[in-house]
Amino acid sequence: MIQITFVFLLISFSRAVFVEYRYESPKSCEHLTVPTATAYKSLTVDWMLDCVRQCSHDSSCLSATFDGSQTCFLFSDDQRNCSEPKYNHVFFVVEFAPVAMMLGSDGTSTVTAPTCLNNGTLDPVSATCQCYKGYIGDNCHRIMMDCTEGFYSGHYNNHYNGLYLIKPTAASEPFQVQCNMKDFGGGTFFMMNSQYAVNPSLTRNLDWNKYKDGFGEILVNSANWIGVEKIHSITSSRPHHLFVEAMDNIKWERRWRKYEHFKVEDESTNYRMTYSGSFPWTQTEASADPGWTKAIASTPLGDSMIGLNGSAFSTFDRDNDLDAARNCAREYQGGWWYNACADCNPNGQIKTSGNASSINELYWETDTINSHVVHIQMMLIAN
Ligand SMILES: [Ca+2]
Repeated sequence: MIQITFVFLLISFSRAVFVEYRYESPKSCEHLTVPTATAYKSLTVDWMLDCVRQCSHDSSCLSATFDGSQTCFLFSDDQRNCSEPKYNHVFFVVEFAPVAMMLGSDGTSTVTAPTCLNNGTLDPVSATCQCYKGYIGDNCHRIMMDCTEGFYSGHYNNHYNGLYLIKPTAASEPFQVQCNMKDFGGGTFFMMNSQYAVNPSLTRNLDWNKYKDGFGEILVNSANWIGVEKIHSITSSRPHHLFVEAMDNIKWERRWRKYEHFKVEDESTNYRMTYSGSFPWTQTEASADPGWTKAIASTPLGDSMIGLNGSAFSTFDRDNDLDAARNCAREYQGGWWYNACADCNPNGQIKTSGNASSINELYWETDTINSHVVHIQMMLIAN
């Protein structure tokens, strides 16, 4: 028996329709009949495509055939899967996916559309998959390694900030982060400490394991710290720049600073942190970067990480700072890359009144000598 299978794609209406035509040799087709007894419905239609439409609009229909004389038979099972092929009719198999129509033409070519995995949907115009929640690729088959890859993958154009899965190559498992997919070039956020957060009083005077694994809820506009192990896996998978955004309660501007080639090594080094340089990041710089479309302050954030390049991470129970006489993390009441100790305390407590600055306060020294920092967040963007 000769059997040739042509597969066309009909992208149709509410569901994808895959058309399979089975041609068999004339001898095996001598006694062909349509299995009308097993059809749950028969309809009069004008032509083959109307039969496809009927099936695609009927949630009970899994396959259908058109007998060539205006009768369409609908089946609740896949009638192509007969062990002994008996029919020379065109059977349509309907699969669930929201799409619109495209028809293969000459019967000799095969039109294929991607199978969209992980809840991806087929775009009706381009016949490409739209992926969600961090999946990318032609079939939404893999998880992006960081938010920047997702941002430039084409799957998340103009998506809003939200939660996505990432799988840095250095990470053993995927994990959830907040990504900027809208206006900040695909940033992977790794911390927020802000009076504007939904949980501004989140306790941050925590031990090594908490800072290693993360704390706070990974939600949009939620105070959190994703964990220095995750920061290590992101920055060691490929080069990233660190962007720091801070606001104080005098200027009330969201000002930014960029630290190039920010990298955190593994736990055996106590998560040693390095960067290659610190630069202003103002509207001038942002305007030259097509990923940044949101207006930001024209005044840059100052550099308050001077002296911290090369520091190890410390918490109150793991003193890795460079001041033998002090425990910086215990004094500052938050984990950070301290030297002896630091001109910033991103994981300090938010204070909005009184004289700045008590040592355990959230601060960014260069800009807030006479004010209080009320908001800070940090994100990573791949080179
Ligand atoms: Ca010390």
